Amino acid sequence: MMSVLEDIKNSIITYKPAKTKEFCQQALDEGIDPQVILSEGLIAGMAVIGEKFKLNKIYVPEVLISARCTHAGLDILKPILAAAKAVPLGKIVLGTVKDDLHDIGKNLVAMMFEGAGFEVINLGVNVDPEKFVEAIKEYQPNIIAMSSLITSTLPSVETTIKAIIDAGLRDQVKIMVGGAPVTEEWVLQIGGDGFGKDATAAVDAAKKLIGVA
Ligand code: B1M
Repeated sequence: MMSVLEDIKNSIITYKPAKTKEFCQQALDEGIDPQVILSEGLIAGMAVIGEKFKLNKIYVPEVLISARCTHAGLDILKPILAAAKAVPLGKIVLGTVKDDLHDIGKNLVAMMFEGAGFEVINLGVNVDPEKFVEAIKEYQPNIIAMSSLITSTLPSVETTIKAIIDAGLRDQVKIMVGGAPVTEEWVLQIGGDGFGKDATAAVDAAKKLIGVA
């Protein structure tokens, strides 16, 4: 008999958001740790989608429906994950940089951050440098996390770092960057502190930056 975690994974791979939601609730009812549901159900399903996508076996519409499945499941898990982490590990302000509308990878990273115990303020996509600056003032995060998913928006990362420096806030936050065209070498070169090649590596990097890894 298939486990409910396999059911969750399969609902994502077969593009059935209502089923993802139903199976996540079932997994919680069975007493499975929400962190396990997240990593072995939702993220495992998205990993298969990511792989198929890379191989051109599926295309954008399928990726978008899978992301909808993941969000449907996350709606069920979020309150439980939040309640379990009464004292968050740290606060992260996350956004996709200006002129970039890609958010699937950024939202996966947000999900992993939350699953690991961080409080996440997700600013969305196409985030102006000034909005990152305002968010530092408003939320006092430990980390500013930027996603840049196309090469043409790499300059927006630099502009955002410059805006943070110009606002006199650079010493208050660690800055991490990720996304398909981003490399660790480049992040350090432009004045960032950390990099993650994928959602799991992003969590490791964030923990390292705040000294809990
Ligand atoms: Co666009 N797109 N897209 N797109 N799109 C890519 C990225 C592209 C590679 C396709 C291609 O040409 N082969 C290409 C970029 C090429 C380049 O960089 N030079 C591209 C382009 C060119 C464009 C447009 C310009 C197309 C056009 O209009 N002519 C346009 C730009 C719009 C804009 O942003 N201004 C565009 C539009 C779109 C859609 C709107 C249709 C849609 C986005 C929908 C959405 O996100 N809501 C879309 C999509 C879906 C893609 C592809 C197909 C998939 C991206 C994705 O979600 N991947 C992509 C092709 C491809 O990847 N082969 C493509 C899955 C996701 C899980 O991976 O985003 O890499 P990824 O996230 C990873 C890591 O990067 C990392 O962890 C994530 C999880 O493992 N990561 C971090 C991400 N953020 C991180 C932050 C961290 C650490 C790690 O720390 C802070």
